[in-house]
Amino acid sequence: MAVETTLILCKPDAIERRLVGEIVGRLERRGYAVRAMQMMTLDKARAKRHYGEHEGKPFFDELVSFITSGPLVALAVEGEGVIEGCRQMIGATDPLKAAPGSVRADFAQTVGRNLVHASDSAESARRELPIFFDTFG
Ligand code: DAT
Ligand code: MG
Repeated sequence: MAVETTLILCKPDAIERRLVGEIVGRLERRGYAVRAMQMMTLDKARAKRHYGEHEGKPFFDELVSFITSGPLVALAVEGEGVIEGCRQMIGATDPLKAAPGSVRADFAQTVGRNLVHASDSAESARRELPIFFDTFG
């Protein structure tokens, strides 16, 4: 398995609920390395670019509105198989379907407030990382 880098976002609900340390701590305890980390508030243009694949879906406007509603913490996280590993650790999009022990199952109730984003493939990670970090452009 190759060493990869993925984009993780602790979304505004994670900041609001003081869960950033919990989320980042889980990734670090797995052995993944934080290579970049920044708190920022997205403007609508950057939010739409990040979630471009969902444009036109019924939840898109609400999604953009939520992700721009307050500061988030963006991280570039590195490790062997980290893309799939982080998807497992955050759990399914709907917290009700997320595996027990995953972040979303442990801390979230609804799809619209599911605390964390993780790139879903190597292609997505390549596309998403430069939206947040110049060094990955
Ligand atoms: P994920 O965040 O697990 O990659 P996704 O890429 O399918 O999920 O969707 C991005 C975000 O959009 C998701 O974290 C929450 C929101 N979302 C997805 N499906 C939704 C739905 N059916 N209703 C409301 N929000 C939804
Ligand atoms: Mg996704």
